[in-house]
Amino acid sequence: MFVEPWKLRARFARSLSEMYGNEVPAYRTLVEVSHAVNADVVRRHGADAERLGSLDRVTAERHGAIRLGTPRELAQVARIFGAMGMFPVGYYDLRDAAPTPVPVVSTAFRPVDEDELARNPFRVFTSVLATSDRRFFDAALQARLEAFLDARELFGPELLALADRAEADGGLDADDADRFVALATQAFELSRAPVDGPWYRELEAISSVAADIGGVASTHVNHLTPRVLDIDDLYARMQTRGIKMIDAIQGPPRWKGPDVLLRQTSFRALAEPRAFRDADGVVRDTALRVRFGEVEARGIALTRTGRARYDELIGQPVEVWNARLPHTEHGLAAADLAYFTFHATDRPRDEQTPTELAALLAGGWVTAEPIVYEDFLPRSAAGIFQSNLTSAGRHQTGQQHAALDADWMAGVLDRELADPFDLYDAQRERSLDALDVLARS
Ligand code: OOG
Ligand code: NI
Repeated sequence: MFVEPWKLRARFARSLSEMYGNEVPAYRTLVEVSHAVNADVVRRHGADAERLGSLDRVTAERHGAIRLGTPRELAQVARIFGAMGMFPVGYYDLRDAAPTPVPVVSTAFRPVDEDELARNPFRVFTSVLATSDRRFFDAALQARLEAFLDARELFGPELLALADRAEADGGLDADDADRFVALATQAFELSRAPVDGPWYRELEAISSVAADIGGVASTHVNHLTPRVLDIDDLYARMQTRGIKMIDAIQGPPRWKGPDVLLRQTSFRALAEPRAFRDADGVVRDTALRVRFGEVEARGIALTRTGRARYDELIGQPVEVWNARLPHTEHGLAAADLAYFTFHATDRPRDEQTPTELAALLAGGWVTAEPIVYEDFLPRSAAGIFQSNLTSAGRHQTGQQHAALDADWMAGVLDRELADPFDLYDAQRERSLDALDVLARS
């Protein structure tokens, strides 16, 4: 049997989830509570609850977060994700994040077309350490850091060869698929090898993210995030269970209108025992708090205009949201603030049938379906990173930025770096093209 990219993706997501559940038992609790919340929302709201994704999709849906050290590692992971039909979308720069800068730039690997997303929407927020950024690392430390990172191998030749073959052939046969999923999962397993204590601590003084990435010779899943239909309910239930959540839900408040973009929250990193080789050469167990649990609710994707409005509103009280945004899908669509796809209904048409979209919608000849936001938000991502840092670390202001912009990232990936807005625009356009009732200029 031939295993296509989407099946590799679904299998990898499941296998990673199993591994991570063994490593971080609180993740299993989170998944359980998420399922309970989702089932309740569907019970309370019926079919409406599934407007932004079927219960099946939402129940299986996860995003992962990984952190890499070098351009070489980033380019390699792009090949592994490419084999699973996941491509780099969006560019996020967290180095300027207030109040605590994080020394990484990031992208997300995800399926890009709607059929692929419907089959399995697994996505991975992927960060790479900004080793050349002088605000964090001076030239001498950069050189030592890069030497350390260049000497490690996260993804072996067998895994990469299987990845390249899967991408070229559009899948793998059964045995190779098993091997590929096993090797890919293993690459993100938490290593038990002793960590070089003094080296780790030196980096940790700058940023615990720098230490998590560059202080160890391997990588690991930082978190796996289930999706919930009611994040406020989930937040309350986790607290009732005695799990201390971060102070806030990142993203828009619970306002009058439908969920838009993304709301996320997390609970504090769990202390995990890791073996440290101290300066005296003795290996001791140390409790490290690096990984954490995160959960998210996804809403309707906003257009560029909608996003600009969102950026103005973020941090404002909920009354301001209610006043400045239309409360209904129709209102959001009419003001071109959010993305929808449009579909013909079976209402019979004749010569009198209008040809304008608004009239077609009003008369029931066409319906609008919301497009779910499939990406991330720089402010939430920074908030998630920051809420789990062990200290503010140390960085310099006024130093030269290393460029490390979206073009740099695309060059490293040697792939196109898709702009999320372009993908949503194209999806909307395809649906409009398919509407033969519509008069288009
Ligand atoms: C990634 C933090 C960002 C999200 O969902 O926005 C993130 C990390 O901690 O590596 O996961
Ligand atoms: Ni996340």
